[in-house]
Amino acid sequence: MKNRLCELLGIEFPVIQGGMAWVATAELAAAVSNGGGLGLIAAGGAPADVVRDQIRKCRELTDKPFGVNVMLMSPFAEEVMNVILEEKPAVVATGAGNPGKYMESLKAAGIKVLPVIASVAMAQRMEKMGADAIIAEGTEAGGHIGEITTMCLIPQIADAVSVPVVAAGGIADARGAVAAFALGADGIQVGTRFICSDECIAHENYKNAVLKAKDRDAVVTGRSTGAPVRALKNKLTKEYQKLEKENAPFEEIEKLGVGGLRRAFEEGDVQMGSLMAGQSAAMVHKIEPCAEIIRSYFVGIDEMLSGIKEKMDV
Ligand code: TUI
Repeated sequence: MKNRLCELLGIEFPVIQGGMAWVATAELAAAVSNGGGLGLIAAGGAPADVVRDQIRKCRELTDKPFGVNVMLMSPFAEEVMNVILEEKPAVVATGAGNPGKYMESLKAAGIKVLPVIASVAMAQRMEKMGADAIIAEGTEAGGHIGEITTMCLIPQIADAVSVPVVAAGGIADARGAVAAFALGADGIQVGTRFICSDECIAHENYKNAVLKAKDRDAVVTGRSTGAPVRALKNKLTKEYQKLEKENAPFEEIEKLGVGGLRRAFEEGDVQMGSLMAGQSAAMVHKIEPCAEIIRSYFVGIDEMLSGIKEKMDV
């Protein structure tokens, strides 16, 4: 498969791995890139030196293009961007904010910029500023989320911009990929399913929690504080929701979440850890190599399309 997103990024399959803080390490990014997709190292809340080491490690593990996802709410975002300008990974994806002030320098360094956004207005603004493609993330996704579903967001963004659009949020298998392309996307971003890959070094308890998840288990906390986050239901999300219901002070609510990702990822604390994952967790059934996961999104497409034609042939 070679479409305009593949051409832009120099990849074989139009699949980008989501930038999951703590989870998306150099090992995962390299495995995805080696499997023909675009792997991303998630800078998350990590200091710049850690990100530099990760970029160098990823270079040792793959000779394919890869990128870094920069979480713009991080206190280290600016210094991480400086490291990126020195190390020059092929791609920068950004999340949780407006990457406008970094756009010019990134592009001057020959780095492709793919902002993750959750609204039409932001997509248009990003295209005007020079984004090479737009990653449009629906509310089905894990982590920090917007309000609009992938189903409604993708066609609106595909109509509003001319650069390639990557659909994100809720895409767990080939059916989701076909739907995303039908809605106007040029590629897909996959996060949750890559947690359950052989190469992801997250704690096995975290992986097992994703495998066990059912349809209503990926819940949202933080709507009241203005930073909604989707994660698997556990003691932490219940306590969070209780404090929100009681209108507890902002600081008290926020304190609960501090260190939550590390507890989940490193310690495998499935009760008080933040098990960020999307609604697609309920559709992830096994742990397999990244290359297999990527391929699975493009298996059985012809049969699926004939099935659709049959159902629609009224
Ligand atoms: O960024 C994400 N997902 C994330 S970031 C993250 S780390 C975190 N941890 C705890 C609390 C909050 C964050 C975990 N998951 N996805 C991409 C994304 N970006 N979704 C929505 C947005 C977004 C939101 C606002 C993009 C731009 C934006 O612009 C605001 C503005 O107008 O400047």
